[in-house]
Amino acid sequence: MSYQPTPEDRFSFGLWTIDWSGQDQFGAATRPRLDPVEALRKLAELGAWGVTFHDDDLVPFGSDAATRDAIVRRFVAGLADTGIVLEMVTTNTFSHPVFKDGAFTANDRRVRRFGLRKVLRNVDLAAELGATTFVMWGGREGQEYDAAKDQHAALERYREGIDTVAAHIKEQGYDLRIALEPKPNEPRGDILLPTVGHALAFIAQLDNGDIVGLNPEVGHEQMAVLNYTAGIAQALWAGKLFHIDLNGQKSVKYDQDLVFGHGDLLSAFATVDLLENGFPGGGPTYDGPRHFDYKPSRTEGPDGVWASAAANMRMYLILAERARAFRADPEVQAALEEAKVLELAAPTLAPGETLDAFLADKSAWEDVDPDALGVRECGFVRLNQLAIDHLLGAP
Ligand SMILES: [Mn+2]
Repeated sequence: MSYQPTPEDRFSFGLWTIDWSGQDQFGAATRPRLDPVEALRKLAELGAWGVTFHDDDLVPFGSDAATRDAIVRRFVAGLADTGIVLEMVTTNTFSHPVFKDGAFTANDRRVRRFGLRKVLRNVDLAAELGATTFVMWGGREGQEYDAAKDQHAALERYREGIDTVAAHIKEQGYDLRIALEPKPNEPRGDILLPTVGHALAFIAQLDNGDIVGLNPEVGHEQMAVLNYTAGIAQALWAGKLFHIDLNGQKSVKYDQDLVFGHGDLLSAFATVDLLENGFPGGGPTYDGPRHFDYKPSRTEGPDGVWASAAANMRMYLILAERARAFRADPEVQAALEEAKVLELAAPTLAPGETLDAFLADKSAWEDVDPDALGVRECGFVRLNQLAIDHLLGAP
């Protein structure tokens, strides 16, 4: 197998990923910025399908209208030339000092109104350019000090902000859905909507929550010591997996944004298995873009940037192939059967069984020997070893 990506694989990249020049908390940039149109050509050459951007990735913050129009026009021509699809747009409400205390949840109302205008302006651009997902990562929506943030008011303002943006999308008739991106911390000490679960609960409180879902990121969930695959599984179950950010993270530390699979490889295998093959017992599936939100390591020069971009896609294709082989293996199917993995899809009550009938069923309680049931073999470890055998290509 060549693992050569094609547009049918629907791999997409944030402009800010390949264009990260390597500046961090401790050091300056280690490589030059890319020309956005040149980046599109290179992505197309590598076999990528799509691209995404923050407003400020493409048009520098504060540019005048003529400059903005010229940059956008040139980029749109680049999309047409390369066939790369602009699938998602997101807003930078975290870099400029004005957003140092957040945008939608800044204590200062002037900042909130400015932030809301910046987002609404970017929604219009996203719709105009044909993007179908509008990601919102509130990286600065948070706090370092409990006394400095009224949590109730912050959640009220967050809801007001997201609902206002969603209402605008509906009123304009845009074919656009909002995807919230949870993260527990960094750059703020604590960020609002820290996990998939918090964000799902938040969406349930919105007036316009029907067009608001999630964009979970591998490393963000893992920074919260959570299982990413289980997180996107719950988002799928809730009908809210609108988009994904794939990358790599090695345990709990700063947000590493490594190449997908270069962190927790077993977890990456489980993620691809779910995305490609669905739940073993059936259920909702994800058919959106396979989007990478990673950073080419600061040690890499221009060649290393593109090698790392290619590595994300290669890694995904390898894992997809291994996951298909895993599911198709008769030994695995037998092990799944033995572990009763498929039995979980059977409802606990029989079709039409009333609660009275259930309570009268002696086989469910009176005749059960819990001690005997407690010593049954589950066979989970064997199944897991089969998964790892397939991942490693061990026959
Ligand atoms: Mn992300």
